[in-house]
Amino acid sequence: MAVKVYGSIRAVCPQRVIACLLEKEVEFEIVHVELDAGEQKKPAFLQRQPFGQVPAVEDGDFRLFESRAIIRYYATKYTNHGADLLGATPEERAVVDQWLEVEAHNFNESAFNLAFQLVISPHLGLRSDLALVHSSEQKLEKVLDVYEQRLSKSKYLAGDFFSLADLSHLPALRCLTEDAGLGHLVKEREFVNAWWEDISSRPSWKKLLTLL
Ligand SMILES: N[C@@H](CCC(=O)N[C@@H](CS)C(=O)NCC(=O)O)C(=O)O
Repeated sequence: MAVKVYGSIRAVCPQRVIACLLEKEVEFEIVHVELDAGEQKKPAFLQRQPFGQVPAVEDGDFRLFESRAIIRYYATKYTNHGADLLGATPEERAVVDQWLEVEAHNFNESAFNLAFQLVISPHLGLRSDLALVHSSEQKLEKVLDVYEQRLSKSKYLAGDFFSLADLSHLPALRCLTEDAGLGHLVKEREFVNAWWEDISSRPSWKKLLTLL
């Protein structure tokens, strides 16, 4: 039975889940949630995701929300199916987890603020908060400087293998580089740029792009 992914393919967090399912070659169907109409805040959807956000998945009788919990679940459930995204040893897995936490707690807030102010607000007809754009860009520069150091020593964030830690960055980095006009943040960092070129060339990610 195909995994049902509730969300919008245009939104960053559902894209994280879909990128993982494509890597793991797991069959899925997208059940579109109309974010602009506020469908995610309606009682029927709150049964799936009590905070009124996408994504949520339904897999037979099993339901789960929170995109990073979902990708950890599928990477574990289908360890030997598709690409291994977790690492082979407890140490490799711990380092993958470390960089997934960095994505969630160091990278995501500034990336989200920039995407919201530069892409979503104009789409909704709202004025962008330019002071927030400026401070978020400065914060993100500092995070990417750390990534540059790290990626000068290993091909991917958790080591020399592609993992959930890299995958988790794909949706927001695409949005920032392509929709928000912030490609220079990546391009001006040699190792971050090489990493981005590599991870965004993966067949699974290219397949996702065809769904947009
Ligand atoms: N921590 C949550 C965040 C979910 C989230 O922020 N989803 C956004 C789309 S990327 C959303 O539902 N936005 C609409 C809203 O908040 O009403 C996750 O990773 O699943």
